[in-house]
Amino acid sequence: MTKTQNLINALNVNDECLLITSDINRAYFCGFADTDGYLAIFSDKAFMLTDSRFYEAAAQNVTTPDISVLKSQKPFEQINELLKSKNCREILLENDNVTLTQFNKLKEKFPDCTVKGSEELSREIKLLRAQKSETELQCIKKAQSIAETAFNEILSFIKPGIKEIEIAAELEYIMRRNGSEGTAFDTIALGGKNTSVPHGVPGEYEIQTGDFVLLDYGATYEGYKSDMTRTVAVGSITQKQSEVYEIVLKAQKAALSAIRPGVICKDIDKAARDIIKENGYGENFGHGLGHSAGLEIHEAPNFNTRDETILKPGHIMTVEPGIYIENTFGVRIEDMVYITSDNYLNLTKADKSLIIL
Ligand SMILES: [Mn+2]
Repeated sequence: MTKTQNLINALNVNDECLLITSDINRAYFCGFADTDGYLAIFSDKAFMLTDSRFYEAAAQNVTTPDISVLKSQKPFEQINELLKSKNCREILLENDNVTLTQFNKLKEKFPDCTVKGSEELSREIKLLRAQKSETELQCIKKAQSIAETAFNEILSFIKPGIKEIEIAAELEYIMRRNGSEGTAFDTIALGGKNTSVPHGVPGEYEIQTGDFVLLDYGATYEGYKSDMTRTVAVGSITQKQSEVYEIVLKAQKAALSAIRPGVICKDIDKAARDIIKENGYGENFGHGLGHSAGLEIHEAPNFNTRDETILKPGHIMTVEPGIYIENTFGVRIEDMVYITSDNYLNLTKADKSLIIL
């Protein structure tokens, strides 16, 4: 079944039109990303309207049999014609993605229809997007392998005197050269005390002997994103740095060994959090254990203290515990896993034992 058919079935669509206006959801259903357009889904057929900047590429790349690509010139007139031909009187919009300005405009442009936001539409799309298809998995695997190539290459680049921004730039350059369409999110490359800020911004700081260097970054392939974090040491490290690293690693391994379909997301978070607490660092692990990713870097579900989603085959999750000691140092280790029918597949192959450069 195609992605649009899955949605039509999930929502039991008969006479309604599902009008997808968000770029990311349109990319999900069409398998092609544009930055301006509409996807009008009817029970028997869907129409992607995209303008001259994208039309030719879209016509070639949208190969889903139930989606027709139309060059949008006067999109509202074109959609109104479709609505009329399908005898459609109701348009459902993504509740989570439509601004009030868009909503008012769409109501005005489709005067013959009831136009309304649908919470259910947004929810069902999220659920569909959470369970990755084989093709989506392959794209994420490819993105991850590009990121790992960069990890292996960056190790010889990191040395005392190198700036954080130089490490970030080099990582991004290596990924781009190896086929990444762009970074998955703003690259985090931090050294020394700066590693205590989980999402710090790389700056002019020059790496010194004895520093931890924390790298959290990802590649993008066919729109799909990867995410990994490694913390490496430069020169020599203290006993305390080594102890904290081992606690984070132990917590990460505990979470991984609890992962399988049928388990509740918050229990995975707990498996890691308990280890960090037991070792006296509970206050130093402020964020959730992980998140899903795909076309966006943060997708549902989440590994945190609240999410009661049951893990299912097809979910992609990050597992990224950390310990951050203010104004001292921080450690985070992150892998990305794919939930299989009875277990999980770790998409991250890079070494996790402490690397001292
Ligand atoms: Mn992450």
